[in-house]
Amino acid sequence: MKHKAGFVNIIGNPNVGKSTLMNAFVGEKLSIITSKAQTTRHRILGIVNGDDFQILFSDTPGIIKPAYELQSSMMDFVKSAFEDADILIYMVEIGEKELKDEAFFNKITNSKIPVLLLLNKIDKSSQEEVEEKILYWKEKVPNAEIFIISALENFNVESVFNRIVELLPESPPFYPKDQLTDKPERFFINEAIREKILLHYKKEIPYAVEVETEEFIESDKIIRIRSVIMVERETQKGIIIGHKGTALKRVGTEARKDLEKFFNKKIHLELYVKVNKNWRNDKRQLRRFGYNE
Ligand SMILES: Nc1nc2c(ncn2[C@@H]2O[C@H](COP(=O)(O)OP(=O)(O)OP(=O)(O)O)[C@@H](O)[C@H]2O)c(=O)[nH]1
Ligand SMILES: [Mg+2]
Repeated sequence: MKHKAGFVNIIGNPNVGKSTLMNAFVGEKLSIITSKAQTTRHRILGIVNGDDFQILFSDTPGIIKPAYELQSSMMDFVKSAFEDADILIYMVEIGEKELKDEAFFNKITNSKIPVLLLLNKIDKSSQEEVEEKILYWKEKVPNAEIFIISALENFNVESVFNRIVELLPESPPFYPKDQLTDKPERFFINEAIREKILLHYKKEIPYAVEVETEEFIESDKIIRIRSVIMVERETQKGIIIGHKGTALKRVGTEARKDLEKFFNKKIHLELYVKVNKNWRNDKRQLRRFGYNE
């Protein structure tokens, strides 16, 4: 049998469930998930291997109008996902309309490659509403094959997966068959910490935070990690640390538990907070944090 392989890139509005779907396909928590928009900031590869196929899923940031450099870099990841896709997954959720960004939306409707439009979160909806939405999307994106799914409850995810395998082009694998992602270990540490910050802090705080792991020392029994949480202002630093350090401690404890599962090893995690003024608009720093294509 001939080998198949290709890039299947997941794009859509913020918070529709793109990362939840990628994790469901891959069977690992590669992408962090929260109820806040703009949880994902990078393009994250999740690789699924079979004997005669390799699917390279890409999770991408939700499409927004950029207001600062970080968000522009996030949208560059989305652009790149349009460029190399063999199959596009356009994810929408019940209750939303087409993308506000007309240029991106036109790329979907004029796409020369197969587009699978996934109507997600149908667990929150009635049969009637779902039927009505299918008609709506058929008209808006006539070139797409429509699937109704619940990424959270793993409903219909398998049919989408099977269809992807059918559509994959013939190709040798792009990555070694035991590889799961293109991101290094430190990336997943930074993300686990950022997830806890998205979960526990309000308003602007999570959007002003970047995490960098400075030390990663692995021995037989334990991994010792030191990471810095960067914020933009002194007041934000105080909020992150919290009264007597309790807020920061909670972030550390919860992230450590997730990382112990991820690495399947005991973890020692040391966190500290640093003010790094205006990092979100500093191109040089953004490149250092991995926001470049
Ligand atoms: N009810 C329901 N909730 C879902 C489903 N899929 C995802 N969610 C929830 O929707 C929220 C956003 O999920 P994510 O996977 O982070 O969404 P995303 O599109 O990656 O978001 P960004 O990275 O911010 O663009 C989370 O609270 C998920 O638990 C679903 O099928 N049903
Ligand atoms: Mg996401």
